[in-house]
Amino acid sequence: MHRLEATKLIISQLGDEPVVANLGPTTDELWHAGHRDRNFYTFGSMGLCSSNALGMALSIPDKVISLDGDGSLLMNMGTIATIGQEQPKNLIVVVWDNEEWGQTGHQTSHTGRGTDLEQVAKACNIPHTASVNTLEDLDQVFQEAMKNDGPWFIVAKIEEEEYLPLSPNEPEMTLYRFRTSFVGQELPSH
Ligand SMILES: Cc1ncc(C[n+]2csc(CCOP(=O)(O)OP(=O)(O)O)c2C)c(N)n1
Ligand SMILES: [Mg+2]
Repeated sequence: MHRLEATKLIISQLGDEPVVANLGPTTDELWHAGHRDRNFYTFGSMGLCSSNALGMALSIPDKVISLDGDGSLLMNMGTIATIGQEQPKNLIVVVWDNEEWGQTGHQTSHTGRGTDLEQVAKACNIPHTASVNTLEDLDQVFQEAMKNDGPWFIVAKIEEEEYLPLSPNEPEMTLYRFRTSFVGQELPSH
């Protein structure tokens, strides 16, 4: 399975739900797959994709989707433990697991040497987990995740293909556009 086709599949199942994308090709391919005001593209902030998504999920009632990367999540595995502690019912984490730090030169990551992030999520009390290798299996589990309470943690094994051109995203504009998309929406107070 390739990340671009898998990203398109996920976007096709969404309405206005926020999607937070890992830095690099995941962000670029989300933009190419279908730009939306509720796409939160990240830049430079390696390891913080699912942390950002967790914060959003705790702040709004809608489902929030994190499109993370194996290398980034490995660098900030504490996020998985915090998700397990907080148990946000509306959070879906998808890890694009290409078993490498792709963007910096395709160095093999721990998942290419046996580390199993789904097992880490299970050990952190995340109740709904899966590992998928095909688009069909991702389709099925993602539909289930959209219909049922989470938190969900889905490891999607992917194969790299040629990178697409960089997406024209400035962090300040992403923040402005994303925040503005919530103007007028009643959000629960904390
Ligand atoms: C704190 C920090 N360390 C290192 C980097 C350099 N860096 C940018 S992307 C990346 C690899 C990310 O790997 P992964 O999350 O698996 O995504 P992939 O590139 O494989 O899609 C690295 C090491 C960074 N941006 N920030
Ligand atoms: Mg990777």
